[in-house]
Amino acid sequence: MSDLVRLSISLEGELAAELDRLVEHSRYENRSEFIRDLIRGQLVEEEWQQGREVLGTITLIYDHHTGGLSDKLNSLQHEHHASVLASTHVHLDHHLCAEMIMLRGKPAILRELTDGMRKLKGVLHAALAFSSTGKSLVRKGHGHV
Ligand code: NI
Repeated sequence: MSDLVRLSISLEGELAAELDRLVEHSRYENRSEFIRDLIRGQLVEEEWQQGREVLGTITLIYDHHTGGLSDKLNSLQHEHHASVLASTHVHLDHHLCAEMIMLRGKPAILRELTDGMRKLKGVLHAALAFSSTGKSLVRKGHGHV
């Protein structure tokens, strides 16, 4: 287990009360767990800002009856084959499809692919969720390293 460092922080009373409310709301066991994950969230944001290799997932909702759309989406994924790790297709109803596309690469390329899909006619929603390859994140509890 990595060495634990004990910190003492100073907060205004109202802010401390908000911290406790947030900890309770998000069902963390204690403030330390909550703050660890806040820091990891910032580290992920920093990876994206610095243009490092990251992980991301596009969630796509589209109408597959729109002419040529499925082919265009397929072509875009082939053009970015080096970044596409996996994808899952779900038929939501007669018209609508959902697709989740897991990506690894530079943030600019992941954004470019998302934007390329979003602007296609028939695409109702294209959202890119930001995550990390995990390399810069401190491992929780008993790590294997
Ligand atoms: Ni479908």
